[in-house]
Amino acid sequence: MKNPVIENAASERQVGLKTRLHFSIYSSRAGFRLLQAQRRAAHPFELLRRKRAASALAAKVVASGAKPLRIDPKLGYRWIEPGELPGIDTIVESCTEAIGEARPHVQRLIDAAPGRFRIAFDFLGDDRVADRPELVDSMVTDELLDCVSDYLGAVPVLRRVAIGYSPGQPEEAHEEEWGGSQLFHYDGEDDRQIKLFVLLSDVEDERHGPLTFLPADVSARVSDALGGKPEGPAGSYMRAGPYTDAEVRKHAAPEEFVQMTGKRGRALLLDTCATLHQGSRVKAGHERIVFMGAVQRYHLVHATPYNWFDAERFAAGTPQRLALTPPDPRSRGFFFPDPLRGDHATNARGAG
Ligand SMILES: O=C(O)CCC(=O)C(=O)O
Repeated sequence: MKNPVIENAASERQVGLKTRLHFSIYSSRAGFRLLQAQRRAAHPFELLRRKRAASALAAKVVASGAKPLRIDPKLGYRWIEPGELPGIDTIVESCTEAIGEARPHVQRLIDAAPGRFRIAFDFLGDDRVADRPELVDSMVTDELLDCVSDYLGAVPVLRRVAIGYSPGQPEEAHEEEWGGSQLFHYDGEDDRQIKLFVLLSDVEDERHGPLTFLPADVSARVSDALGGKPEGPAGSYMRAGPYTDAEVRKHAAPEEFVQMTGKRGRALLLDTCATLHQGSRVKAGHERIVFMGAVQRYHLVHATPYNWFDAERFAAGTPQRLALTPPDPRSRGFFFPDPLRGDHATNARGAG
């Protein structure tokens, strides 16, 4: 599918032969399934261990008397009502302090972020997450891990904990200037993953660039109508897209779009691999701040940069320890050094 947005994005990227080869396999349905099977076959015992741990965790949550949280795969999302999941208030409180620390740096970060990376960037990095272990704890509660393990089929890995800051876009910005995650896309790490989003600033309407998405079944219908999931730019974190608004709106009714508006503290679990989504189209003079935690399969198909977390705070064999142990551990600060220390390369990686 020819799309000027895709072509521009692709030509901006200088990627090597190996990456192009990977993407040419990964962007076809059959190739993607092949990569999934190959990833699973590479770690059979780990997969078994994580499946068993997921069953034990489910039994533990039921025994505790809590009502297990479940995400309907047809929808690919679930709102979290106040009090439904422990840790949301802690996230808001801790992130409010972290935002206070970041405030004096915001203009410098905006000025330093090149071109399209002005869309959104992270306030935390590995060091600031390590200083706030409560953020990680809130992402690996028994209740949340049980919910995501059920959805992904085994105890998953927490890969990202971020505070995404989206500044107002320049006055002249309109659809032709939108790029990356401001356009409808699927995330590309796998065919399923879950992100927890918690609003850290009130998001009232279009002025605040709300996260906007189509439920998973509607997304599938729309991308089928558009000729299957199109190939995202080689080397991109997107498996498919970006699609223009006009393309998406041709096949989805206005009432099918879901928007994450609401007051600070509103929380959402969203499968960003199965739902077409966009956000951060923030109008000039406004801003949007969102907490984002990303949980993915251990055997994911396409790894993107991830945080370092201190797994050893949890005992060996616990689901929490498993959730903080990726297949390919990197040292602290490898992908995400402290963004407030003026390391501009970090800002360029964005918040997603
Ligand atoms: O709300 C946004 O800025 C979009 C976020 C996004 O695309 C993602 O986290 O995958």
